[in-house]
Amino acid sequence: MLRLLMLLLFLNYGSTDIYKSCKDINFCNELRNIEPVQFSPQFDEISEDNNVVTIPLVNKDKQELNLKLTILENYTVRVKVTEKNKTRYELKDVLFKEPDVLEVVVDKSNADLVTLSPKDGSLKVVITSGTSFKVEFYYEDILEIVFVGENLVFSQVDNAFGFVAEFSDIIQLYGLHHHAVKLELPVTKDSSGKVLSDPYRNRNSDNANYPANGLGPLYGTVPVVYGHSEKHTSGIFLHNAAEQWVDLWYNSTSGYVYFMAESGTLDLFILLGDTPKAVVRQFTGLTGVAHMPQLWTLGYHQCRWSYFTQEDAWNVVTSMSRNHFPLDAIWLDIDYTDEKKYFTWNPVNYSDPIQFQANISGTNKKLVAIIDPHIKVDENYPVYEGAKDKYFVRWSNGTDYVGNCWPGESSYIDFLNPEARNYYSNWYSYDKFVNSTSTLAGIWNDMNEPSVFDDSTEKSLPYDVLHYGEVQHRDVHNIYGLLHTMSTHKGLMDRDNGTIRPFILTRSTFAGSQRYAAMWTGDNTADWPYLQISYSECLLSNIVGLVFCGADVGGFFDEPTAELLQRWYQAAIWLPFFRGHASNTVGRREPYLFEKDVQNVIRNAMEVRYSHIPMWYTLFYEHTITGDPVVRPIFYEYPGITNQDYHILLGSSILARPVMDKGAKSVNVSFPGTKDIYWYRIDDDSYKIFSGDSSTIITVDINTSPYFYKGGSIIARKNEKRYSTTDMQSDPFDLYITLDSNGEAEGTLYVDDYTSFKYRDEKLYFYVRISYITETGGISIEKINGGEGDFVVNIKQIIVVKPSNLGTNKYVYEHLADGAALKSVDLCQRLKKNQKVNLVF
Ligand code: MIG
Repeated sequence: MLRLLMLLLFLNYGSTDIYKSCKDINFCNELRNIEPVQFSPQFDEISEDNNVVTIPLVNKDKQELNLKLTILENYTVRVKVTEKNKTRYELKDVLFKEPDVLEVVVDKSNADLVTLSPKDGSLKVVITSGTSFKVEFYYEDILEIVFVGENLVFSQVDNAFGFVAEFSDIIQLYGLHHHAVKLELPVTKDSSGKVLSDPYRNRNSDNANYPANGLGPLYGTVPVVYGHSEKHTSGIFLHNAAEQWVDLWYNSTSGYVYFMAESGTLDLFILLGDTPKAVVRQFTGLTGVAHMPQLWTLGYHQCRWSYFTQEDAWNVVTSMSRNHFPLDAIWLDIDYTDEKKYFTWNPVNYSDPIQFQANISGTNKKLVAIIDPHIKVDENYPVYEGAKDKYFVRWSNGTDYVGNCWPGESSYIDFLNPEARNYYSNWYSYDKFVNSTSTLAGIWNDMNEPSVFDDSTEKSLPYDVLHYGEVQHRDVHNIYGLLHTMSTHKGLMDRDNGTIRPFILTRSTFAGSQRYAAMWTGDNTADWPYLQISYSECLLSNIVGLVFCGADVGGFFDEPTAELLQRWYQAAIWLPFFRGHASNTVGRREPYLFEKDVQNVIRNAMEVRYSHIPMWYTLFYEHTITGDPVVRPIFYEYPGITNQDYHILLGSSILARPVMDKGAKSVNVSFPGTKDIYWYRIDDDSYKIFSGDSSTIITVDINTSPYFYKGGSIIARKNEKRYSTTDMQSDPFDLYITLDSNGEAEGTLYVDDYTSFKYRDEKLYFYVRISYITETGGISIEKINGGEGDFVVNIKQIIVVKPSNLGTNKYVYEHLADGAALKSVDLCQRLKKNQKVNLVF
């Protein structure tokens, strides 16, 4: 019986066709086909209060709305549309902070237009009158976005609303995480309005086994869309956590977005850019940035559903080292628990968790364990007992909602309730999560869409169950996962008295999730299209703030061929989160289980990853101060570039173009930038130069995974081979200096204690600029920021690569390793005394 139940559960779990299409969902069907009843603005009733300008809108059906416009700092405008006689759920917990409001200047001198601008005139909002009313948004004098009044709809049968935004003069649309699509978002309608597919669906869903290249719902939602061209870039962010469907299309000059939302508030942020970098920074200015990750989280993670016994898990750890693979963390999936009761250990299979963790710690590695938000209904389970009738999502009659999930009957923590948040976060403390130690250094929050095994509700909570404050689930569905990770984050912070940076991996995300967690792309499949799409999924997540992204290496479902697995490792080293994982239904695939030559390819890829750890760490720091993505699509640095699939930029100075096609004998690499930009090939040690604005075909075999350093960069690496990032901490740096066409180069480097918040609270870090000194062939190191703390920072060698003859592919490769004197130079000590240190080799 139990077996049958498990089998049924599993079949259910693997299905993908339970998700409805637009025509089967009332509000989507209604809004997609509606003829809007035109609103017109009532300019004679315009009012202003605290720099919020309100313009009443009415239509012939006597619908009365208020259009509210607020000019914010940082080229951002907030647009709210409210109803006269109705209040709606106002979203909380998503914005990092309420943005500063600028003083508004209202110009009503023209009877047909109202113009708003900040005092400095840096942007302009123009509202036109009449039934074809619109709101135009200008960056300086460039028209970026139009809120098309003609398409504004507030349903007269339910709470749904829809609106169209036009991006003026653009060629591509990006954003709208999470969908498994190519980087340039595919359209859902053609330019004549003909429907090509269902709209994108933003409804956080446990869509296991999802198709590559589909617009269906996935685990997360970030409702921001960017319109982009070489000339300018701008964005819109719908601050709303209800289910949404989104149509995208172009005409000859503009791109269009039609947002249809089931409920909640029409609360829109207009981000006027007007470059990709500016607009992403505006968005992360609103929704926040990730804090520094602990160093170990940037290494390789080994996971499987499940390592059923502690002996098995420990054997994986030791086998990795025995076979010379680096590893930073071993992961425990749901079966380490006692009957899927989170915060417990299986008494038989994980009978000595303390010893198990001590062993892991002894190898300088960490443990990560899964904790899901569903709670087993069991009177003898204290987590359930303490929450019953208080902290769970409930029906309108007050009884706890009970659904089916891994433990069987389960209830779901109501994270809208502040007391429930605290209750839940307390379970992470060392005394309540019995037998947890600091080696359990990260938490994996899965199933937090939230997932319920019920096809009739499309595998989640019914929309009419209630949260704290009588809020219907439909209004907050898409932030359930965000709130889950927020509570976990608080738990991990409190557990270590706020000193250690929490590491959480989440499956479900919303705008702002980066403040609490890393994310992965869920249950993908061991097939080539999924390897390819992992790049666009993570590049799209990176430009919407979710920087710490990865995909299950090898694919979760099905069996990768040895070729696919090798290619997957080669590609995955360039994504921020790097974890091998597989379903319990497929064979074991830890790297040491393969033939020696396969192992070699995987090991080499991992070594490339580990040697670049200082670069990853520095980029994460830069993200914390700028909001910039860690990995970037090419257009981010080179606006207007198209056809960028398969290419990835790590920061701005490393370009990787791994092999992602079956049986590939060659790859076509596109080099961005103008002709005078150099890209030096690194992976084959040739240092061969390629110019920007060109492409080349590179012959590959299974060992080849091309990557390039940009001319003008200095990249700090650590080349010593180690078994974990912890083992690397005090290793010296190797600096790779690739000169630009002027013979110059510079780079940045960030170091701190790699674990604590002292970098944030006590300035215990060094953030330095390293410049090449052409005259001496040495370097100068200058403090940009920070400057406290005692960290051992030595430089072992510098490798200078330069073109010997401009315009040719020649280079000179100077490998200066005799810096014996340097080995004893602790840079931090010297930089504490001086702003700048010059080193001659
Ligand atoms: O419904 O915990 O995406 O990574 O191994 C399956 C078991 C539940 C889904 C996750 C997957 C994980 C699995 N989980």
